[in-house]
Amino acid sequence: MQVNDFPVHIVVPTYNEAQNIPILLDEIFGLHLHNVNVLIVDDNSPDNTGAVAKSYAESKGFSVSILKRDRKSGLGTAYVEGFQKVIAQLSGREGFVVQMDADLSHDPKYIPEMIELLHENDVTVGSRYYQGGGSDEEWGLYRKVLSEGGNKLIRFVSGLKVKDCTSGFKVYKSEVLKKICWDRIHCVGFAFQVEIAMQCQSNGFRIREHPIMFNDRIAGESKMSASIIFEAILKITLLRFSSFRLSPRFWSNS
Ligand SMILES: Nc1nc2c(ncn2[C@@H]2O[C@H](COP(=O)(O)OP(=O)(O)O)[C@@H](O)[C@H]2O)c(=O)[nH]1
Ligand SMILES: [Mg+2]
Repeated sequence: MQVNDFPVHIVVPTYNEAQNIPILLDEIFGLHLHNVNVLIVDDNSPDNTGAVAKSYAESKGFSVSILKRDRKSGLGTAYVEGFQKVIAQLSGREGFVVQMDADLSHDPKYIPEMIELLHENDVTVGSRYYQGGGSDEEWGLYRKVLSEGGNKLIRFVSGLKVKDCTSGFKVYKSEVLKKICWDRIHCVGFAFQVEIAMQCQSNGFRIREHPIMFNDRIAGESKMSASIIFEAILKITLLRFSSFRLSPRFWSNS
């Protein structure tokens, strides 16, 4: 698959990202990739992210569509709905599907290189922990330990081989997403990243990491905390080692 041969669909979940979204769209469309389409999954953001994105895209002639949901329902379900919409749009044709955050933590400049790697792989993971990757220097010790320690623990309990198993920056061949069993995705929040990676690995897809520098968000607020990481560890452990059927309520963390 050549970068220029197939459409590129970029799915971006948003909640209160009105300040970031115009910058992100400029950066994405500034890459001048062939046939790029952005799908923003917005949960009725109080700061009007959806409307801001729509009018900005129209003023610039960017190919952007908005999937508007009624209320904040979590990053995981935003991706599930976004991916399903893209797969339906492709209606059997091949394409590349990118997932990335709106807060400028994931630099779109990596997208072409990540797509190139799909010549011989099925999924590319933008990785902070692969040689050459990293995070903002300004991260405090607590945040570094939380992020790196959490990632290592989750990697251990999930059995994932990728070093950055919580990365939210990935590119998939569309055929990969067609094989994902959406009914088996339980995590509404951040642990969704681990769950989808686990399905990619267990389906035998070739997963390759590409080093990225992860930028801390400048505008808006992050929701990451020690309790969210420990909740993710607990859920992933149960997912891997238990055959219990847990009520959907148990999994909800948005
Ligand atoms: N649609 C939707 N997007 C969300 C939700 N929670 C977070 N996001 C988006 O998911 C991305 C990652 O969230 P962020 O708060 O930056 O998480 P962090 O980087 O892990 O702290 C950003 O683009 C957020 O706007 C949600 O409930 N619904
Ligand atoms: Mg973020």
